[in-house]
This record gives sequence, C-alpha cells and structure tokens, in this order.
Amino acid sequence: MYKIGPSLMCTDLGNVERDIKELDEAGVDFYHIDIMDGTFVPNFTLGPDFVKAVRNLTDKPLDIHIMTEKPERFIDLFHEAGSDMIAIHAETTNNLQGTLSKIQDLGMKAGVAINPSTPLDVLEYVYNVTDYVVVMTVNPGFAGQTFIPEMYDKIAQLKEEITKRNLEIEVMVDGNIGKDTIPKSKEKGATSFVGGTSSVYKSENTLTENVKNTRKLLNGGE
Ligand code: S6P
Ligand code: MG
Repeated sequence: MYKIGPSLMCTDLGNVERDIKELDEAGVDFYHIDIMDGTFVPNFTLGPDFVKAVRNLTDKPLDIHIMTEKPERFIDLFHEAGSDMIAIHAETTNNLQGTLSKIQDLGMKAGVAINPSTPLDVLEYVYNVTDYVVVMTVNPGFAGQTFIPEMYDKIAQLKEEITKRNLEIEVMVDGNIGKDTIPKSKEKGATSFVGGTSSVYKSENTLTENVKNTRKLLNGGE
C-alpha cells in the first residue's frame, strides 16, 4: 500500500542505467523526476530527454514533478517523452482545472503539488480531476533540505478532506523524507514517499540497502 519513488535528481547522472537497474531490482514503486525552470524555483534539473532515456530503462511508472511557470505548455512534451503521472504546482498556472483534466484525458495520472505556504483551499474545486496531491514538505528547488514540521498538520487535514469526500486521492510527500519523518507522515495519512538524500540516496549505504531500510520503515519497522 505504501509506495517509494526515488527522486532521480539525486541519482548519479553518470550511471543512470546502473542505478535504475539496481533500484528496479530493489523493488521501488515508481520514479520521481524533477523538472525546474530557474524561475518558479531557483535551480535547473532534468528535462524531457532525460525522461525519454529513463523510459527506455524501466517499465515502472514515471512521475514527473513540474516546477515551472505555466506548466500547461509542457504537458504534451512530457506525455510524448513517456510519463505516466504528471504533477503541476497550483501556484504556477491560471488553469489548474483544465490542465489536470488534460493530463487525465491523455491517460496519465494528474497530480497537484503545493508549496509549504499554499493552503489546501486551492484544491477545493479540482478534487474530481486529481489523482494525487504532492505535499511539499520543503520549499522546492533543492535536495538535502529540512522538513517543515507544520506540514504534518497539512498532511492530516488533506487526508481528512479526502476521506470526507470519499475520494481515492493519493497523498505524496516530497522533501527530506527519511527515518525521522516517515513514521509521522505515514501516521498523518501519506501513502506515497519521494526518496532523496534522506532515504534512497543516503551515501553511507548501497541503493539496495537504502530501499530495503525505507521499505522497513514504511511497513512499520525501525
Ligand atoms: C525538491 C524536489 C524533490 C527533491 C527531494 C530530495 O525541489 O522536488 O523531489 O529531489 O526532495 O530529497 P531529500 O531527501 O534530499 O530532501
Ligand atoms: Mg520533487
């Protein structure tokens, strides 16, 4: 029931094929691919050619986290590159409803990502076109940041809204997800976990060991 998705901006870009093979075998559930534009967030990361390359390396779902202004411009591009799921930020578009509908009409899962300061109200009229919500537990842009503790309440409130409405929307958490934050995020209602430097890419272990340890945490162990 709980899913782990390695964040590929944290992978060794000189050894993507090797890493994906190892992560596939370790049993991850999906891959999370961060797309940035240097404007909405102060960084650049991966792009459609990278998504295409990863598409040729794995059959696991590819979850594209678009952190650009006006993401509606790029939905076809990432669809053609081989995406299975696309999350767009509520803060970046004047047409959240239309863009989510388009993502679904193309046969992909549609996600809404929300920054730490963005209230849950933005979801009010788009729940019916949303498959997953990405609660950003750090301000997006970089790996290796610290979880913002106020986000635990946000996860809980979101879960409550979803349950109240009897919907099947998945709650994904992204940012500093590891042994210090997984138990409480899970308790509050998160079911999908993006793994970066705090879990899947912890440098002291192999990727296989890291996935195993993360899975153990998700299943309630230490
Ligand atoms: C951040 C991005 C994330 C990071 C992930 C890294 O802007 O959207 O997906 O890659 O949060 O994980 P960590 O454990 O290094 O924070
Ligand atoms: Mg992300």
